[in-house]
This record gives sequence, C-alpha cells and structure tokens, in this order.
Amino acid sequence: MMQKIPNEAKPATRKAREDRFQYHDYFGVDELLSEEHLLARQAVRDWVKAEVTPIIEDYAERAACPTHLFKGLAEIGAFGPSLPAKYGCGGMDEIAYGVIMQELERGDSGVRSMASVQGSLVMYPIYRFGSEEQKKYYLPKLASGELIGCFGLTEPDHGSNPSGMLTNIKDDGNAYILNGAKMWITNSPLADIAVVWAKDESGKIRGLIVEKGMKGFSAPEIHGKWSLRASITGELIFEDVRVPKKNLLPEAAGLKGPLSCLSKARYGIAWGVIGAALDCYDTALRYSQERIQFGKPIGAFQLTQKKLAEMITEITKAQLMAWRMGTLANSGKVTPEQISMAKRNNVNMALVVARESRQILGGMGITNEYPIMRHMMNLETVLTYEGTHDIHLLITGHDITGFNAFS
Ligand code: TGC
Ligand code: FAD
Repeated sequence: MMQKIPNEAKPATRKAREDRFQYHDYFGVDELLSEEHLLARQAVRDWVKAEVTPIIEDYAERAACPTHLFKGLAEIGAFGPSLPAKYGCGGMDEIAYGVIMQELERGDSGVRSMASVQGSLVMYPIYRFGSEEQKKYYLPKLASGELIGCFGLTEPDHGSNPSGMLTNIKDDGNAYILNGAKMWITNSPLADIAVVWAKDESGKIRGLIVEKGMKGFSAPEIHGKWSLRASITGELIFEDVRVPKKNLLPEAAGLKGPLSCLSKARYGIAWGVIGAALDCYDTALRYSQERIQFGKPIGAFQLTQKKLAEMITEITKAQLMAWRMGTLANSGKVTPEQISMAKRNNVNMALVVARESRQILGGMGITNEYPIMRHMMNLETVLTYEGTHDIHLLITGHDITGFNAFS
C-alpha cells in the first residue's frame, strides 16, 4: 500500500493568478537600506512572483501545504538568513532577515511561517542554546532544507501562559523520558525534528531536540483551519519518549529560553506583515483606478481615497518602525518589549488594511481572483500566534508602568 503523506502537495490545477504587484515606498525608506538588503529583497521578490503567486490560491483553497517550496526557500537563503555563514546560514544582518520575511509574506503568511519556524524557532534555539556538536550537525542540514523542523511550546491548556506547561522530562540514565502534548504546532506533521520545551524534575523549562521516529512520538495534523490554509499545523504527542541526553540544548534553562526564540520570530513577523498589507493595498489601489461606477473610477470618490490614504499612511509608519527596530537589532540594542510593540502594531495594521482593501473590491474582494481575503484570513492567525494582540499590549503596559498585569 502506498504510504499516505499528510496534507500531500499536489500540482496546481486552477488557472494561475496574474501577479501585478508593485512595491510602495511613500517615504523613501529604501534609501535607508543597503545594497545587500535590496539584492536580498529582489531575489525573494522574484522567487515569490515565480513560485508562490501562481500556486498559492489553489493550495489555500485545498488546505494543502506546498511542501515543494521548502527546497526553494532554502535556495533563496530564507532559513536563518542572519545566522552565521560558518554553519551554512546566510550571515546577513537583521534588516536583511526582515526584508526577506516581508517579501515572503507578500506571497502568503503561511509561506513566511515555513521560513520563520525553520529559521527563528528551530535553527535559532540550536544556534543560541545548542552544543557545538549540535550546531555543526543540525544547522547546515536545516539551512539547506535537508531537515525540516518545528517548535513545540504551546499546549492544549497553556497557550498565552507557557510557564504553566505540563510536558515534562525525567532523568533515566543516558536519556530523558518525555511525556506530554503540544498543540497548534506549525509544520509538526511533516517535521523531521521538533525543538520541544518541557519541565525537568526541578520544574525548570528545558529544550530538547526530538526526532521523528522516536518510539512514543507522534504528530497528528489539525484540520479545519479557515486561516493559514496553505500551512500545515499539528500536535506533538509524547508517550514515554526516550530522548538521548545528547539531544538536550545545554544552554537553555528557564522560560527565557523559548521566549528569546519568540523575540526573534516576532521580529520577523513585524516585518513580514508589511508585505501582506502592501499586497492588499496595491491590489485595492489598482482596482480603484480601474473599476468604474457612477461614470467614474471608484478611486475618484472621496470615501475610497480616505481608505487608500489611511492605508498608505499606516503602512509607511509600519515600514519606519520596522526599519528602526532593525537598526536597533543590528546594534544589539532592541528590547523584547520593543519587538512586542512592533509585532502588535504591524499585524493589526495589516489586518485593518486587508479589511479596508476588501471593501474597495466590493464583491470581488471575497473571491480568490484576488489575494485579499486569503491575506485577511491568514492575518487572523498572525494576530494570535507568537503572542496574542492583547498579550503584547500587556507586555507594553508592564514595560511602561512597571506593573505586571499577568501575575
Ligand atoms: P516572565 O516572568 O515575564 O519572563 C520569564 C523570563 O523570560 C524573560 N523574557 C524574555 N526574554 C527574551 N525574550 C522575550 N520576549 C521575553 N519575555 C520575557 C524575562 O525577562 C524573564 O527572565 P528572567 O531572567 O527574569 O527569568 O514570564 P511570564 O510567565 O510572566 O510570561 C510572560 C508572557 C505572558 C509575556 C509570556 O509568557 C508570553 O510571551 N506569552 C505568549 C506566548 C507566546 O507567544 N507563545 C507563542 C508560541 S510559538 C508560536 O506561536 C509560533 S507560530 C509560528 C509560525 O508559524 O510563524
Ligand atoms: P489563550 O491563551 O487561551 O487565549 C485566549 C484569549 O484570551 C486571547 O484573546 C488572549 O489574548 C486572552 N488572554 C489570555 N491571557 C490573558 C490575560 N492575562 N489578559 C487578557 N487576556 C488574556 N505554538 C507553538 O508553540 N508553535 C507553533 O509552531 C505554533 N504555531 C501556530 C500556528 C497556528 C495556525 C496557530 C493558530 C497557533 C500556533 N501556535 C503555535 C500557538 C499560538 O502561539 C497560540 O495559539 C497563542 O499563543 C495563544 O494561545 P491560545 O490559542 O491557547 O489562546
């Protein structure tokens, strides 16, 4: 019998959508970017146009993951672009990482997720908390897409509050015995390895590299998502899984470990969603210039202009915030709280832009002839994962008042 691959990739069957995307840079933010940033961005932009736009509506409609894109993502350097070249990674700076995420999310948030999880949530923890042996073994394989990884923090009963996690390890000679369950894990059904966070016998949170095929480990797919439909999501179930001690990330102890990885991924999201917003804005702007009602283009009506003018204003503010966050990250000065503010602001901005753009397209806005409804549905997840909209507000609240609303 043929082995069933979860969410198997199939070739696109529908007519490919024409990609007329034009970039918008109202405040000349590009002048703040280096030649390297612009080259990296252009390469990813070209790849998205050639490989993502023609197939993405079809995959989203079928709720199938375009797994064949992993290889291309590796080839364009989307996995760990700002991690060191000596481990087979990009060796670029944090702004290059940001602009790459922006171009990927212009294509689809799910495609950006494929890269974010691999680079920021699997490669980064191994780089930051792993032994030299782990780095040398795993990082080149992950950068080249030979191995695909996932990140297990969230549990069925512990989402916003990961410190309450129940997943645990017990010392058993040369191995740990891992028990528990993780929920909502991007890429888990197809991942070769999972970076899993679990409490040890003293209650300290530790990170482990769990490999596919380990006895007692399974990763069933979660079905029925109306958002991130072209991204595969699943659970991680551990029933007395024997994980060799050499798979423990030696330098991570405490919640700070996984939360540092989240900072890296949230940073990428704060840049990424600008891409989704630009795709929606660009589509709506062109439509407003071409669609005639009452004898003139709808873009000539003041109410349409108000929507478009507000959209480009908010996109511009997000571009500037992302750039400044990038310069702070490059000099090692960005704080997790600044990243939280940028993630929250920019995701919400993109969602508002998507909703306003959808209105400008009228009935056509709800179809998959245009990318807007797909972006809008995707952004509902992006508003929630990597810390919800309200959790990030409370992080800012804590930072500015000194009072922690969580405890
Ligand atoms: P709290 O006491 O505040 O913090 C514990 C320790 O961690 C430090 N810390 C951070 N360090 C680095 N980066 C951050 N973002 C950090 N946030 C906190 C903190 O300084 C402290 O250090 P120390 O030395 O004092 O021990 O912890 P808390 O239990 O009160 O929790 C705070 C809270 C609620 C903000 C945090 O738990 C949180 O961020 N919750 C949201 C959970 C979340 O974002 N989950 C995301 C799961 S992964 C995911 O969604 C992937 S989607 C992938 C995709 O497809 O793209
Ligand atoms: P809850 O924590 O139950 O929150 C529900 C609501 O309560 C939210 O509105 C929240 O803001 C609010 N709330 C909670 N606490 C407070 C409070 N103190 N004050 C005010 N309001 C509060 N996780 C991973 O570990 N790895 C992954 O790869 C991953 N991928 C994901 C992919 C998808 C498609 C989705 C949907 C999620 C993914 N997640 C992943 C999980 C994601 O990070 C969680 O969904 C998120 O952190 C929220 O947790 P929750 O869904 O349990 O919601």
